[in-house]
Formats: sequence, C-alpha cells, structure tokens
Amino acid sequence: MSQHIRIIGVPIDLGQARRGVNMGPDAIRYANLAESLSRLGYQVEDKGNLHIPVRDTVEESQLSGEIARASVACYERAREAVTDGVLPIFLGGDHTIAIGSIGGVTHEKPCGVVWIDAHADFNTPATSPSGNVHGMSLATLLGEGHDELVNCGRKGPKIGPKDVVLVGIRDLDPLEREHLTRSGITAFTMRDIDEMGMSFVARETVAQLSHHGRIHVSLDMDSLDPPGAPGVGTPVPGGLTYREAHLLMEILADSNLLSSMDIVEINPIVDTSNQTAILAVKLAVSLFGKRIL
Ligand code: EXY
Ligand code: MN
Ligand code: MN
Ligand code: MN
Repeated sequence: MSQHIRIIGVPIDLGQARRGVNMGPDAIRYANLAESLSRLGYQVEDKGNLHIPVRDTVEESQLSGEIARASVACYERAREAVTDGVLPIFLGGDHTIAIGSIGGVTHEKPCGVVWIDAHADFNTPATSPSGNVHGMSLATLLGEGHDELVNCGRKGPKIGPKDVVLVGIRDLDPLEREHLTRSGITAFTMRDIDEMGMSFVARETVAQLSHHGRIHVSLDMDSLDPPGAPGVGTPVPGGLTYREAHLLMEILADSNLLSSMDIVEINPIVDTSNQTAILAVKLAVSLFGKRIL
C-alpha cells in the first residue's frame, strides 16, 4: 500500500437537487483530514479542488453534460494518481464523483469496489423517479446511463458486477430494486448486517473483492445512522452505527488492499457543528490506520 496520500476535492452538487454538498471538501479539510493521516505516518499532499460550475449558472438541460465534464477531469486525476503510485482520496461533492474516480483508477487494470451507502445508486434515466444523477452513479459505472457519462474517460463499463459489493443498503426505488436483483451484484442490506453482524459482512466483502489485488472504498456518509451523521442530503433511518462503520473500516484495513477512496454526500448546510465531516475523518483514520493493539 502506498505511503503517499493525495487529496483531491471535487465540489460538485450537480447530481442532486439540494444546495450545500459542494462545500463537502472544505468541511472535511476543516475536520483535519490531512493532519490526521499525516499523524498515521503518511506523506499527505492536498491538490485542492477541481473547478466545477456553480449550480445556479447551469441550465437543467445541461446538467448531465456538466457532470460529464467534471467526471472526465476527475477521471484524469484518478488515472494520474495510479500512474504516480499514490493513494488518492476524492472528497465530494455528491456521489457522481465516483463515475470519474472509479473510472480513472481502473484505467489500466480493474479493482474491487466497496460501495458503502444507504442507497444503491443503481437507477438509470429510465428507472429513476427523481432524475438525479447521484442516484445513477453505480449503474453508470456498470455501463448503463447517460451516454456521455457511461463513456467518460474511456468507452463503456468501468467495472463488472463481480467487482463491487454494496454495504448498508436500505432504500431502493421499485425499478432500481429489480435492476439490482438482475445485475448479480452482491448487496449487504442493513437487515443482512443486523442478522449476520458486520464482522461477517466485512470479511465476506473482502473475500469477494480481493481477486484484483486492489480495493477502492466509496464511502457515502448517508450509510451512517442519521443521528450520528445528520449532514447529508438524503438521510435514511436505520443506518450503520458508529461501531459498525468503524469495524467495517478496520476489517478493510486488515486486507492491506486499499488503493483509493471517495468520501461523499456531506452537506455542511444541514450538518450540526461539522460532526458528519468529523466522523468521516475518524473513519478514514480507521481505514488507513493500524490496529490499536
Ligand atoms: N434512489 C433515489 C434517487 O435515485 O433519487 C435517492 C438516491 C440518493 C443517492 C445518494 C447518493 O446516495
Ligand atoms: Mn450514494
Ligand atoms: Mn446514499
Ligand atoms: Mn473483475
């Protein structure tokens, strides 16, 4: 695992309707991400933010085109990080950033992806009740969605159904649910976590994803239970507890396969005293840290 971490901010709020998620990168910086990772012994560099247009200046009809433009920029940064042998952490912004980040880190070779989320983000323009692209990010990565997004960086699917495991799922739209069931993707719902425990779920996740020798963690902070992580645009009750989320990070850390990460969907406008960003940083410390004993 690289000892050099590169932070890349992607302040995008074009994939959903609420304002504020574009301030996520600075909220996470303010919660001391760089200092916390440096303290673990990593060399940490912050590349600042990608340039994203202000939401109010973008017409509804231009949204997917602007998301595609941002995704290509993000893709290039991700690809460059892999070439440079560093471990990139992408700070959202909404979950559309994963189209570029995961696209880019898989430019040369595939990797496993842990998608930690209350949602599956597996809608397509045909199944989505909202039309919001952040609810389509994973389907896009598997090759279904707006053409300019599916073909971002390189043509076609960026990962296959066996390359991704979902953890924390508890809110699916009706057609999205059918689509996910047909896809063959492994999804651990909150019920699975309740019944089998996070220890089993996390170990099974690593076992299913270790075949490519590299794992990307896409952490949507709405996977957490809302009382501990209120600063998200689409909260869903009954999420991961503080300890379940940390145990997942700790077991992923034990794999020594971590190669890149997204932290997404933090909206400081609806947060309380930046606690969602503070929690995200603690989870990153568990993910990149060593066992306490
Ligand atoms: N399934 C809903 C939709 O497609 O609009 C909600 C999606 C929320 C997506 C957030 C990022 O995880
Ligand atoms: Mn998401
Ligand atoms: Mn979500
Ligand atoms: Mn594969």
